[in-house]
Amino acid sequence: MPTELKVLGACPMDCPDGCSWIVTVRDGEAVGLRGNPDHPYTRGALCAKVNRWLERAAQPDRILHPLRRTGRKGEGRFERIGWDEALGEIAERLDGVVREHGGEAIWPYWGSGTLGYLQGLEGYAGRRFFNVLGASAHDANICSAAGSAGMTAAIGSSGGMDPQDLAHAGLIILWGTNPLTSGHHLWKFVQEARKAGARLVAIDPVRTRTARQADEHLAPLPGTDAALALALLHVIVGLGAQDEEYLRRHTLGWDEFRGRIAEFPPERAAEITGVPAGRIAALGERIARTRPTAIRATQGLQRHAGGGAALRVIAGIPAVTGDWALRGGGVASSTSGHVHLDKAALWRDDLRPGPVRTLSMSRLGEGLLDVRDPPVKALFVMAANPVASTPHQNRVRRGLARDDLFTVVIDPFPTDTADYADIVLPPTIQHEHADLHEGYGHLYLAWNEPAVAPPGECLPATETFRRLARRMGLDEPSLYDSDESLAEQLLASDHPWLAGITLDRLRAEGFARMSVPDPFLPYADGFPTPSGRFEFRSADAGLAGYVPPAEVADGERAARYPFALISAASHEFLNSQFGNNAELRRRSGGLTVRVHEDDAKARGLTDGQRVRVGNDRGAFEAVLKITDEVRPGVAATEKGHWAKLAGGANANAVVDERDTDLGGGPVFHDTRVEITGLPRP
Ligand SMILES: Nc1nc2c(c(=O)[nH]1)N[C@H]1C(S)=C(S)[C@@H](COP(=O)(O)OP(=O)(O)OC[C@H]3O[C@@H](n4cnc5c(=O)[nH]c(N)nc54)[C@H](O)[C@@H]3O)O[C@H]1N2
Ligand SMILES: Nc1nc2c(c(=O)[nH]1)N[C@H]1C(S)=C(S)[C@@H](COP(=O)(O)OP(=O)(O)OC[C@H]3O[C@@H](n4cnc5c(=O)[nH]c(N)nc54)[C@H](O)[C@@H]3O)O[C@H]1N2
Ligand code: SF4
Ligand SMILES: [Mo]
Repeated sequence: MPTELKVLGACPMDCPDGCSWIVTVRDGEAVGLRGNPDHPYTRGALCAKVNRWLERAAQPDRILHPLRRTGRKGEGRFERIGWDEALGEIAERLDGVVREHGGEAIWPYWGSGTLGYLQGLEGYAGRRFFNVLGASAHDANICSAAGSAGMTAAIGSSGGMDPQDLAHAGLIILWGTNPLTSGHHLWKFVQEARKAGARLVAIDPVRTRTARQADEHLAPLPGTDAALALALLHVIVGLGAQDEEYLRRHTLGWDEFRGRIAEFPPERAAEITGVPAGRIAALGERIARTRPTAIRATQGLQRHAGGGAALRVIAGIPAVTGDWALRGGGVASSTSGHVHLDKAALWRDDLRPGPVRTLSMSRLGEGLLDVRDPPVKALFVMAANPVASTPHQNRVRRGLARDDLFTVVIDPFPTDTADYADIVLPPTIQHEHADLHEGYGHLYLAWNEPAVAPPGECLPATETFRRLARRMGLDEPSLYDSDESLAEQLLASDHPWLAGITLDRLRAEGFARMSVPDPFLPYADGFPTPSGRFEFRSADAGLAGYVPPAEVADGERAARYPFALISAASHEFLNSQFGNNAELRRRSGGLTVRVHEDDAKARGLTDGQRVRVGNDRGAFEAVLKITDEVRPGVAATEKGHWAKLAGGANANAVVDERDTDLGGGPVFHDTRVEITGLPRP
């Protein structure tokens, strides 16, 4: 008789929804995967990408055993080797690098291929190992660093309101976020509020899938959101709708900030943002009249020179109206700030032999080409595909092509980045290993139980680093802790919101809501900032205000490259993941760039034509789509296409390695380009 099992797990994608899933296993093989109907946020559904998880896991291009490079770097030619040989070679090379250049010449480069606390980005499998070697620290700033820094300056952590509480709002503003593509489980809470009469407003330079569903859509020029927010506050204060009592009791720097608001009447903001003054006034009045207003602001609007400032000023809207104190009011950005697992116990940064330098994930090209004392000599790329995902693709390629660099890539697929590896190691993926998860769009934790045995010679990253440590003869006992023990150390935090959440319970139930108060009103009586108040002015970041986008504001560059290019989440891929799935590639329609009809006409370009999208950093090829979803001067493409499957380059060929105002984040959507026609092939 065939045996059939249901195994509880969690989606590991870098996606706010952190879904709970159920794997059906028949005779040791995973034959089905679906969303967990009992999870209040997942409610039974996965998404267009992850519905193809098992199909992708079994794709013929899956890497199932260690590989050693045989061709030139970047060519992607490899031979199969055994684990023993692979670990032996890595151990020898790392030993040599540490001896000659010191531990800091090693860069452990973790990406967001899995957010698992054990196998991936959140907890950094191998971090203890690299700490013992004294490797450089890695600042994983590529996603939310600017916004988190902006939110932290204002409210003391990324935290914010519980996105589920959008259901209790009278007005919902989806600001620089496209949830119907980038985290659709939020939508049921939006719809609940709408059924009870809430109005939905989208603020996005592009008329996205989400913006089309809104009652109202405002399309500011990219990177100008803080000016828009200040003008909305101008209207609110003009109507006397500020909550003086809340401002006096719970905020710092209000008088000064009020002066700043006065500098942004709607007419001025209209010039900066391209949104008509009348529409700014109307939205300001609506916020003034509606309590509470919930703002969902995620990553899109923070990928600009002033990304941190934007989140900071937007967080000021509910501080002025007092909505931070109400259920259904405030800003929902990333809930990570509410997760108090004991990361320090997992990471063990105390194992470092001394202080180490930090290298920026978003500046890999610079890290490999310009950093000295010591230069990076060994690069470990784990769950990351920086050639596809990181700014300034051509610089990244030049760095990875260095002959004196030893590169190890741990990835289940032969990515654009794996092509540059000296050694490729095959990891297990989610339904084949154990892991502990949060969701950065909700307040639940989850345990992912392995459902099937690893295919081929794949190993969990945790086990890979245990074996590598043994091979290098490292005697630090904590390098050999089991996955379960690591999870227990994380959960041993004494924070009250983790009370009652044990590994046994998570294992049995699959997920658990953190033990937060109900209703969840963390800002009713103050904020976890240094002053205990909402900080319009902070000691570190000064007074909140508008920081203009860098490339849009650069007159000379703007004249040379007339389009502001946005490369946001694609509906079919998850960052670069699924970019090698045939059906999802087909559905994506390939790499496209959308422009307004006026811009196409001015260049003699036609719909469906192949074009070159470029600037002085590089270029990529795309199919032109003419649409009124963008205004003249704005061009929209998508992240996630594999460069080697899209003619050799994707959107990151034109993006600069430049930091945001706060947090050192990347500026993906703060990029100018020119678009020219290509001859028909
Ligand atoms: N132009 C542009 N570029 C962007 C963005 C943008 O908006 N525009 N967004 C950025 C954002 S938000 C992010 S977060 C980054 C993400 O960029 P990356 O960190 O590169 O993330 P992914 O493409 O999701 O995954 C990286 C790799 O992890 C591998 N992987 C999957 N599961 C596992 C596993 O269990 N173990 C191991 N070892 N590997 C695994 C996948 O095969 C994939 O090759 O991209 C950024 N890049
Ligand atoms: N399907 C799918 N889902 C994903 C991902 C994916 O690649 N595919 N990626 C995941 C990851 S890693 C992340 S970080 C999140 C990201 O998801 P989101 O937070 O939604 O971020 P983006 O897709 O970068 O941008 C969202 C919207 O912001 C708009 N935008 C760009 N610049 C500006 C601006 O200056 N102002 C305003 N108001 N809007 C602007 C874009 O046009 C876009 O529609 O999604 C996650 N979910
Ligand atoms: S990618 Fe996001 S929406 Fe899709 S299954 Fe994973 S967590 Fe859920
Ligand atoms: Mo991200």
